[in-house]
Amino acid sequence: MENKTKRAFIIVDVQNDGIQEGPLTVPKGSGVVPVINSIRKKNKFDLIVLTQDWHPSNHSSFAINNNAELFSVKELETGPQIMWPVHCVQNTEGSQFVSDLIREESDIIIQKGTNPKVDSYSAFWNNNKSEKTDLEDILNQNNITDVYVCGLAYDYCVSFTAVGSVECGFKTFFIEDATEGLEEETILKAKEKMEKIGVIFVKSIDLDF
Ligand code: VGL
Ligand code: ZN
Repeated sequence: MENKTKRAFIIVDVQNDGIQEGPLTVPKGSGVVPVINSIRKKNKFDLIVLTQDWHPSNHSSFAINNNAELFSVKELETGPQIMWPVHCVQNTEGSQFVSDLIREESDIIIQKGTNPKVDSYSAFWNNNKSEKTDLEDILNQNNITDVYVCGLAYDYCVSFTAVGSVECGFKTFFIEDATEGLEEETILKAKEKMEKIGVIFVKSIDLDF
């Protein structure tokens, strides 16, 4: 039986709306781009995946669509939901990948958050686990064993994607210096949760493959 290590690199939501001047600005968000680019140049992955937050304009996670206060939590029919500013609307400039991010023809793109009724922080499935993306199947079809995650934002889409990866059975690495988050408190909580389930925290300079 073959049990060769095969690695996937999952770059989460490095899109214009998440960096400076965007509506959902991650402090220091643009700083992840050169780190991610240097990882791509230095390390050999078997598969590279870019995730893209890709909301319709009527998305239920937007405060304005619920007459709700920004960043409050609203009980929707699909569960509790943070009320975000409008961001990453399909086909807008804000939803495009940051232009400096290196991309290749062979990169797999996984779009998420497309169902207006329910948000999707994880790139594997949406927040109430009612729908899956193709990501798990694509990783399995490529015999991926190890998943490396990074991107924006630490406390939401990156950590949820790392948790999803562990739950799907992949050995999961979180590249800390290639990730930035929204808030200290939620970052710490996300880190605790990931540590508890066995996510391995690494720095980009320590990746030696
Ligand atoms: C994100 C909140 C809402 C993220 C996306 O990319 O982390 N956070 N939509
Ligand atoms: Zn979103």
